[in-house]
Amino acid sequence: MSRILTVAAAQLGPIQKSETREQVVARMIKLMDQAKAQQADLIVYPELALTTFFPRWYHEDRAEADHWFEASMPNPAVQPLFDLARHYKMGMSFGYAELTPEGQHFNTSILVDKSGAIIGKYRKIHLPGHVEFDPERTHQHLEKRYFEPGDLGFPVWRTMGGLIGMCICNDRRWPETYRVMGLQGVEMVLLGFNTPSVNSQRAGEGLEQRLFHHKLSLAAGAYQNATWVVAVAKAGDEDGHHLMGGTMIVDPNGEIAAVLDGEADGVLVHPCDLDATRFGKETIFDFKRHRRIEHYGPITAQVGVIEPS
Ligand code: CDT
Repeated sequence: MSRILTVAAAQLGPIQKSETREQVVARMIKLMDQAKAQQADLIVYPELALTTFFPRWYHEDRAEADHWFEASMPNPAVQPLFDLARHYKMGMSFGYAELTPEGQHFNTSILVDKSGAIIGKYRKIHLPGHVEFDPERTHQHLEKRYFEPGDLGFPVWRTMGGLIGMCICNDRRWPETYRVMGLQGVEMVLLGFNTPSVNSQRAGEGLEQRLFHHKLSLAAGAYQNATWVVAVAKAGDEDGHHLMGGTMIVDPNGEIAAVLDGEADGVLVHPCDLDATRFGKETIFDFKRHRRIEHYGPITAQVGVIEPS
């Protein structure tokens, strides 16, 4: 049997500080057209898809960053994207900075079904970086300053013929991310990212190693939970700050099924057989038969390392 969900990983090239939401949405629409021409059922855009990766910019007054946030979704700037997705009967996911009516700030992604309805929301849980300006770093990464940790857990939605979950960028480095979704039977994880191509605290860690860690994390999460992983970059040089590419689709064996070269806007379309997740889920990663939760207590009981005395 096969259950094909054709997915388009829609990489965005760099977005400069000066670019408007309307300009970015026009680029996203072009990618959606390309995805439609290749019969995609679902299009996935990156983390913080509507703006530059603004957490690299320090504002002493946090409120000065509020103009990067969306106070409603959809809003007039993104409505054309929603309209086209509904017209094409294409599912959609993208990331944005969310400002809630209560004044909370989250790094969010949404899942939109083929009717154009927002059916899922995920708020980034593993926020990387720091709160205060750090003069020791080659560049700032102020996600902990501008966002609160997500408060929605790692849900999975039954939609488009499968079980779909989301996570965002740094979340991909944490096995707990995938396992919590794996325990809900996830068959496809959608993941947008903005990853600087150098480590701000370790000059020697450049593009090659960053890409290696990226692939390692995706492969492990996919294999150990027998799920597809669709990883979508915002890439290239944003106002002098370089973000790596690495848009790829990883299969439930942990193998790279498709990869997009380069750092420009582009779509990577792949027919993903959701039934390819069955073998792993029913054999080596049949959680019900093989997990030993009596030994996993520290994973939820403690945060830091406690060394034996
Ligand atoms: N956007 C994001 O989460 N980026 C991080 C950079 C980590 S370095 C502070 C990532 O994991 O790729």
